[in-house]
Amino acid sequence: MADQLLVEADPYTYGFDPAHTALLVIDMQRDFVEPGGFGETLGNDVTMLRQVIAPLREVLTATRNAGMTVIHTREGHLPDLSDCPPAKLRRGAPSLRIGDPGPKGRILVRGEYGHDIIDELAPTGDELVIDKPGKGAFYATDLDRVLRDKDVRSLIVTGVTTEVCVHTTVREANDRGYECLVLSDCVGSYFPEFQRHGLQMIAAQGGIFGWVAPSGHYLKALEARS
Ligand code: TIU
Repeated sequence: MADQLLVEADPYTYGFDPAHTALLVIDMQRDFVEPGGFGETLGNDVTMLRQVIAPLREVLTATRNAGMTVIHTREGHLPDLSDCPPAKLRRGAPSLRIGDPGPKGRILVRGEYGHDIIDELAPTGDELVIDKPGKGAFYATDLDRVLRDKDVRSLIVTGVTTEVCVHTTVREANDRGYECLVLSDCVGSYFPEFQRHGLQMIAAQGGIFGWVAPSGHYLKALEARS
């Protein structure tokens, strides 16, 4: 295929056609990467996730310059919490529960300051933002229909957290026939061991869920084309 770009990846070279590929930026919300949000209420050190911001900015810029589709997601719930399963609301012993007022607004509620995407990675132009009530970006959203309408078959996957929303989304995408490349320095976890093992699980067994590569390899493929 003439337009196939090649990325050196684990477990083997990943090929994608930019015209049929979307960059997915998963849940880069204040609620996960800034103090006072959902991630912190669960007991996590949110500074762990901030290292993905700089490489992800570069990837966003290069992807936009290549004219490719960019789609952002946000995890969160309606103000009346009617789309939040009671089991999710009750789970664990967070310092604040979903819907409680926090320093950046109600925790994980749509429309609140804390629920929105961080300024550094704010969507631009006509980039789609998919609001999702679950961890996976396909569950209870229009994402699959949107991708099929755009004839997208491959996904470059970034965002947080590696073993939760990124993994769930990659698994959902893989079962639907999409080929996923996860950029290892553009996904982040609160747990270094989950980051490592989460990435290994994607590429193991001949790429059971997809491919993994550092963002530099993806950027190199885009540069080679231009
Ligand atoms: N807690 C955690 O690691 N993640 C989430 O709850 N959501 C996402 O990963 N976005």
